[in-house]
Amino acid sequence: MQIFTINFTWSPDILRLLSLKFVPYQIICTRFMNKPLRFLVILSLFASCTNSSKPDATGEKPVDNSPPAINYSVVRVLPHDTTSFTEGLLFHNGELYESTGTEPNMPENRRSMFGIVDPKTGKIDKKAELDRNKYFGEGITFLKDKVYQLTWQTKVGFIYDAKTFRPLGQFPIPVKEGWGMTTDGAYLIMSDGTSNISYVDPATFRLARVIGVTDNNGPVSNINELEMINGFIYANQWQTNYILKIDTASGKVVGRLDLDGLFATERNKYAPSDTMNGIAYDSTTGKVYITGKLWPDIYEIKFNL
Ligand SMILES: [Ca+2]
Repeated sequence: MQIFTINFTWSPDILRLLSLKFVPYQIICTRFMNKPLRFLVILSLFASCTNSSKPDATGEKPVDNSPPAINYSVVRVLPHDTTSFTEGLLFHNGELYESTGTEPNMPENRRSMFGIVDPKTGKIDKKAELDRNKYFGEGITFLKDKVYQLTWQTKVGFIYDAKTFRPLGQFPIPVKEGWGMTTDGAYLIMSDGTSNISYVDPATFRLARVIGVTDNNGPVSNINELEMINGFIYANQWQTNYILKIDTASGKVVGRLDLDGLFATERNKYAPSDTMNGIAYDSTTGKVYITGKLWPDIYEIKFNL
């Protein structure tokens, strides 16, 4: 009996094994045991319930394959208009542009438009606006001498002159829905709410290429606002506070910023603050700005690009 006690006291693995294989036996027999043994059997049951980190078949701990965390720091905080339901954020010629979207059943002070954000007030100096009763404005991008603007579910996009913002026409959206947009200088690169990022030829509006975004758990859905930075696509994932760094060759998520902290700050400051959605990169200064729908702030953040 004494040898029995010593073995069980110092070997948690034996305790777990015993508890898994002989639980019914233990329950029946504990009433016949003396106190020290009864204590050890109960301890073994406890161990089986609490220690779930088992080694894998090779005897080693499972490897964590989730995307590597990218740490960031806040450099500066700028104001953002809390009526701006952000759908796109980008830099063009040193100015920060924002696009917004809304539909008839949303508050009347929200608009489907885009323009230049005043860094002192956060208000958008409007350059073009859609009829909010017909079109929910989404992402925009500048490509060559034009601006392209997506709409959410109406399958039509709008084209403007990049200098005068004069409307030039419409184009068909060849993906499921219009969500985020960026460019590599050749293609309109758009997300549609799935795990796909589509490269669209601006001459024909046909799909040239589709990237399926994946991480260690498979396809990554709800890819939203986009930004091309140094050959990688950075994307908001709708309803999360993640910014994903995506390899454009493989579609793999190769890094992830977790901005939970900033979202919590915005919610505390202004309760209606909605999901994070907006990444802008100023290639002339190397600065990155992020914001969210109805947030009171735009953040300049710094991380290893
Ligand atoms: Ca962007």
